[in-house]
Amino acid sequence: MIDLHTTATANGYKASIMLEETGLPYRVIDYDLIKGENFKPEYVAITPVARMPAIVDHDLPGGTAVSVYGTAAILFYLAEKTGRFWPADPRVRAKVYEWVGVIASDVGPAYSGQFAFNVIAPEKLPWAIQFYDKLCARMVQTLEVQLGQTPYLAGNDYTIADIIAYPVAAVSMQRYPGNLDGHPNLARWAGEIGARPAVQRGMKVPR
Ligand SMILES: N[C@@H](CCC(=O)N[C@@H](CS)C(=O)NCC(=O)O)C(=O)O
Repeated sequence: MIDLHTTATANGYKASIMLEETGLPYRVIDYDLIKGENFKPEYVAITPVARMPAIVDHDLPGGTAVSVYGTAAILFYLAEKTGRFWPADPRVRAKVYEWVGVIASDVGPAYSGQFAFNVIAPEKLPWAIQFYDKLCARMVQTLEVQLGQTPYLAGNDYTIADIIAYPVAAVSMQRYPGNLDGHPNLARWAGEIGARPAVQRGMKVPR
């Protein structure tokens, strides 16, 4: 059994979609970030930065367990464990690494910054808002160009690169300027991924 420590955000959905897609049995532990539940000592003990999501895999040889924090690490771990959404060809796998990295370290932080300066900031700073809006528009365009060249982010097959990217398109990109309007390749891809039953189930976890 795998424990999924999560919350209802785009990052949380990336992990729950992967668990639904692989069919691995899991149970959900839902956290309220507003109440600071991610700082509970038992959660801090299994994550380096007290952020969501994380998994604990209890299903290891010898009855041992391991915890994994962060969306990219969780997806790599589950892909290796199951061999699913994880191409065998090293050339394609290199592209999976690349696109998972782009989403985790380029697209994700761009949208976090945009959220921080548009929503959380007590003082609206036009320069910072413009900076992040422009960066997000550039990220959307990057995905649009790639999805005009290949059906899925890393090539011809649905992989963990698409799983990590989908909640960004379905949640973060809907919230801000630079959404899917005027991006037909991205919209085609998002429509297809969003129609997968496992994705639909994962997008409802934890709520
Ligand atoms: N790089 C991390 C980002 C995780 C992250 O930003 N999690 C947010 C929720 S979406 C969080 O836990 N925020 C609470 C905090 O920072 O205290 C990942 O890809 O999983």
